[in-house]
Amino acid sequence: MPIILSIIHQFNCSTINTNNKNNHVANTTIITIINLSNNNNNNTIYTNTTTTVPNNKGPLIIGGTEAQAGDNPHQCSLRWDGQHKCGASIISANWLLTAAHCIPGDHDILSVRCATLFYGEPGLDFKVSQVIEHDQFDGFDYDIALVKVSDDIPLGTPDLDKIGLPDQDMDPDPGTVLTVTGWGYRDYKVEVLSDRLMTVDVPVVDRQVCADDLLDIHEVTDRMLCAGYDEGGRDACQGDSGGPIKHDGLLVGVVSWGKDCGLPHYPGVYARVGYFRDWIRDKSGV
Ligand code: 4AZ
Repeated sequence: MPIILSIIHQFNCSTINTNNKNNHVANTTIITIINLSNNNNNNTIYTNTTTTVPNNKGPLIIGGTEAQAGDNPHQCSLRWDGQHKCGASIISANWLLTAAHCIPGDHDILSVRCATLFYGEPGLDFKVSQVIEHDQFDGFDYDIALVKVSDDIPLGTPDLDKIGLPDQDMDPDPGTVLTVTGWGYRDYKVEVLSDRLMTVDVPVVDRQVCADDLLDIHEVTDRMLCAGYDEGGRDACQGDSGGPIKHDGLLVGVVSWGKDCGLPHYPGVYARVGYFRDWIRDKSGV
């Protein structure tokens, strides 16, 4: 009788694949089953089978990688009472763009930290002198706000610079790959911010497809754009809100909402900056 010994060896792919090219296998667990058997001549026969199964734990932003110095000089942390709350993007020496839902009732508790990859480490901090929330913000729609800082931001260095804005009505085509960054949760169920800025690429999802996906949560309007993979696994999450999603060096969206994070069939939703280009100019002069 052959003796069969099975060794089940598991390892989480997300711990070994942390570059963009391999992200299609992040969020999977590889299980290798090693079978040792004895044949009648007392020789050991070795076979192995490997299978991959999905798991729901995205390793980074959700399914992303560490952002590198100099790649996101427009990225700032919007702080409430000195604690990271949201992302924000520098659009001029005085103004940042963020989400309306990132603005507290008491504007005096707001500050901004820029020029650092680590939200908890000193960068350049700024006081907030003025906040303009979109007056049609209803909790989901028109989720956009302007934040003015009291001192000029010294722009034009690798760590600190503004990001360009798209033209009015710019609406990226479905499939266009965008890049979202932030210090938000790496796992929706583990409510811990990422110390280091993270980045992930996600394609634009057709607005009608997205509206059907999110039908049970909220309407998807012309003020929004959606991005994500149908299989999930790569997304923005809580703490990334208000931060940038960019394409070709332009700020095309602001992290806004979603059904949890990284779930299959639930793309992330962003305020579409192209809808608000004229509003930004009217309110800030930028
Ligand atoms: C949030 O709670 C949040 N997956 C932000 C983005 C997304 C979900 C939730 C998108 O701020």
